[in-house]
Amino acid sequence: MPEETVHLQTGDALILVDVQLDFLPGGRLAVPRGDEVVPALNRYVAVFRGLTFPVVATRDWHPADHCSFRERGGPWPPHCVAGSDGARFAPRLDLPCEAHIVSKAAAQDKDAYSGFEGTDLDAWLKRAGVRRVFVGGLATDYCVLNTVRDALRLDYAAFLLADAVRAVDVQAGDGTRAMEEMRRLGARCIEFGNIAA
Ligand code: VGL
Ligand code: ZN
Repeated sequence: MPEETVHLQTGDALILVDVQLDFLPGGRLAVPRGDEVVPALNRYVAVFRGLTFPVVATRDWHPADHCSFRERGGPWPPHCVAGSDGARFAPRLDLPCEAHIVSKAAAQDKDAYSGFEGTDLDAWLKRAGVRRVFVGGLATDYCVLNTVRDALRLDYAAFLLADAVRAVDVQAGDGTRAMEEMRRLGARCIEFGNIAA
């Protein structure tokens, strides 16, 4: 982990990726220790909110017959069906009421792991003057990876919140490899202790 301090500045935004009940223990696509991101993210939320910097929460928001579900030939058990209990944000997540909510993968015939894919996220961030995004949530090897990848491609600086992500790890090591990939693409991996408000 870098020893350096990251000073938060105007143009910084926090992106909470898919902190939804179906991805937490007991959920339909439970990420191992996925619940641990909630208190970890709450610390970042408090800092960003204290500075009145934007907070965005993405959510997986699938139709009941989504193509990513096994019964449709996809890789996943049914999860995060729009409007269902499992699609709700974790109750203990301190989601500010002014947070911008981004629903993704809402079309039946297409999956979208990135919060930027088919959403207003880029336009919303650009309009808010955002230049750097701080990304945490679930899951490291899917939606976090793809959101960070798109952020970099769209010319944002990206900080991966290494203490506030967890991986599905379908194959052992997927999460670690995803972190390496994000770093290789130019994301900086930080922990809460690296942040200075
Ligand atoms: C995700 C698998 C399927 C994620 C979403 O949020 O990382 N993973 N759908
Ligand atoms: Zn999904």
